[in-house]
Amino acid sequence: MIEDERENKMSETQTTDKRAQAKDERAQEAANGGAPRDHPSPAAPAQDPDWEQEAKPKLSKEERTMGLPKEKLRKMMYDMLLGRRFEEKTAESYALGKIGGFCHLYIGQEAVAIGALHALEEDDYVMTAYREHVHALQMGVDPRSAMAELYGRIDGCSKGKGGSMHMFSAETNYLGGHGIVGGQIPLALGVAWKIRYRDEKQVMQVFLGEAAVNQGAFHESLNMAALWQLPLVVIVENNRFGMGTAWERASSLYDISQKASAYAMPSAIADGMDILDVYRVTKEAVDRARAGEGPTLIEARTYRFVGHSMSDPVHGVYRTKEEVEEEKLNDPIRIYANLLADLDTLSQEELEKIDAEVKATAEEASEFAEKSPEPDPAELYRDVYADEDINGRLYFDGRQ
Ligand SMILES: Cc1ncc(C[n+]2csc(CCOP(=O)(O)OP(=O)(O)O)c2C)c(N)n1
Ligand SMILES: [Mg+2]
Repeated sequence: MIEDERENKMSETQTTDKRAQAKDERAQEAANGGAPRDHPSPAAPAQDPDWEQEAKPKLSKEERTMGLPKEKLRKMMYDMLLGRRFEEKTAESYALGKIGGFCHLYIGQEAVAIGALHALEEDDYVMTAYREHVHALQMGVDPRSAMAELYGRIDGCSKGKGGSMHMFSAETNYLGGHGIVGGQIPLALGVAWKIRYRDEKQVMQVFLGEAAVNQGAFHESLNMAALWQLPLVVIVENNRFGMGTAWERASSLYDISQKASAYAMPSAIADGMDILDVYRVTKEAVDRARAGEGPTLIEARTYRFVGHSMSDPVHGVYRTKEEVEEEKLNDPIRIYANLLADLDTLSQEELEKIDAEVKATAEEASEFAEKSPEPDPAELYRDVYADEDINGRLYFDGRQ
């Protein structure tokens, strides 16, 4: 008995020692700029300086707009600004304690979702991860309904039960909002398969963060999508960090687009800070998918100007304040505003008018959310399963 106690005491001491050692190691790691002891960060550059020259064609300002109608070019600006102002309002409401739970902002990355989604047709399908507010708005979720969702209210697009990470809107073919890193990839594969199985003409576009691409589900899905030539467009939003882990510390291969070659799948790199480059690259992939020529992997190189989530600092120990400030010089909204001004497509005055309009929309959305009621507790049991058959059994495939 006494022996046992002594043994327990010893293992307790050992555990405490181990904890202290781990704490020391973590402190040292932080002092090393985040690199583990004896394993310094690989020398790989944060961004390959030559990639833009290799991947992005040199185009004149006129050529960059690809002959798109003025109205579409202006709408792209409107959509990016709406996303930005909506999220700034979200941050404000979060700070006031009106929004709870996890909340990840997309500020800095807007050109990726808006450029890519502009390449789709009305009835195409979209899925993404948890950094999703801008995708949901762009797919047609009403800003009031998106904000009510953030507030956890009944008028939210998921009746207040999904929150920031689980917006959903079957009417607009926006299939979420997924909190499990990489969870949406096999689901999107399933949707792409259903399009093919039913001989439909839509395209499935799925977004994911770069930290998801070394997961098994990503590779299994890419293999099957290529094998069956499914209408799937996979867009990796490479913002260079998975929470606080730099991409070059997490992946043996820096260039994500190369992963497609393992599946004989076409791939491309897009400048994720240039909305028209994202549009150009995505449109090619979407056209190919719709023509029955199979999937494409797109790597959009971007940067987030905010912390990983609302509860994280903007930079922390994994990147410097200076780096963030320098990246902000590449603000996709400013880059695009300058281009449109140079092409006489949108004047400063018109831009300010759009800005005032989207700010008012964001403001109105939060007023709406504030007034929307909390869901009734009975809501907890609704929408859990897909449907019941005539025998009262639950089934999941949506068919009678
Ligand atoms: C399967 C799984 N593992 C871990 C997490 C915790 N987690 C949440 S976000 C995140 C980082 C993901 O980074 P990335 O895919 O690059 O997307 P980003 O946040 O940069 O948009 C992790 C590891 C999770 N949600 N799911
Ligand atoms: Mg990332």
